[in-house]
Amino acid sequence: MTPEERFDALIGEDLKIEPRDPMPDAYRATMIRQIAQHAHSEVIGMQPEGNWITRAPSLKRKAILIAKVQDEAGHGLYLYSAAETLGVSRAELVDLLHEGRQKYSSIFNYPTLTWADIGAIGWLVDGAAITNQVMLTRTSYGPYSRAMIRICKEESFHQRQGYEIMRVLSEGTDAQRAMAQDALDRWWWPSLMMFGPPDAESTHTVQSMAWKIKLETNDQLRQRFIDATVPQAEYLGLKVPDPDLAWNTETGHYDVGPIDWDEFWSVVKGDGPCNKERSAHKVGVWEEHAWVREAAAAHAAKARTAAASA
Ligand code: FAQ
Repeated sequence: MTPEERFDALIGEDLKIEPRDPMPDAYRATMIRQIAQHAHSEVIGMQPEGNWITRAPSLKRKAILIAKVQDEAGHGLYLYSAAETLGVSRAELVDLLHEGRQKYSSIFNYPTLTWADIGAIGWLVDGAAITNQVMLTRTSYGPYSRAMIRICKEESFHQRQGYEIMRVLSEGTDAQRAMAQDALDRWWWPSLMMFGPPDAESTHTVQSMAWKIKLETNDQLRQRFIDATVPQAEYLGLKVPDPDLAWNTETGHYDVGPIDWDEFWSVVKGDGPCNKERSAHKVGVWEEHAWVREAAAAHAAKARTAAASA
């Protein structure tokens, strides 16, 4: 069996591709691009929520938020490790992000203006992330699929804590309800954009589905998220900010109004409300804390020398 035949056989039989299996260069490049973008998203995604750690309204909320933000860092680390199995180092990937040559999710370029935004992020952003990542637990690359299983468990807690913040606010005073509605108004459309461009304009979907990296398309996952989330908004007594939203009895799905894809591409290309701020903060912190990495490397080198001479 040639390496190509072995790869095709593994994909054909729904078996996982493992790091030492033969794989086409383009499969490897696609996996590195997607896993790196995902890892960068988890790490940059700490910034909008980190902004509220000092202002969380109670000790309990603060402890939960710190735990959630730490989880995101952990997700980044699992994902960089999964990418490293493809022959690229974490340091290389971080450099590519810092040079603007790799992306992170569009969603993290929006500001967190009120406490309700922390609820909306957990409910909508983690909710959208889970919808996509439950599919990815079955993706064809073994290390990525296994990382997704653990990440999805943690994201479920994130989603519930966000929804619970929104529930408390929506059952609160008029001002709290207005704050919850305002957060839904601002985060709804960017959350739908997280799933990527419409299928007809998606560069990678056809090939990624042939390789079973993706098992569902951007539009299918977006629709699943909409169908699950609209009733949750209704339960909270909040209004989804879409005048065209309507249940379609024929398709058994919600119809939605047009998504502003010009806004999406402008955010992806660097012109969103917070792109510059997010990137500058990431690079600044990386440089400022270089001494931590240097100290850890020096300590590890010392320990190796001591072990060798013992
Ligand atoms: N933002 O051909 P497609 C989270 C780019 S984790 C920016 O459809 P693909 C946890 C795409 O790269 C959220 N760029 O691409 C959390 C491509 O660019 P290229 C992250 C986007 O890869 C919660 C071009 O558009 N999740 O939130 C976006 O087949 C709360 C054409 O697109 C993942 O990364 C976007 N939204 O499908 C953390 C999941 N969408 O290479 C903290 C893994 C598309 O042509 C707080 N990734 N692009 O220059 C995936 O499943 C896929 O990569 C998609 C995109 C579905 C995102």
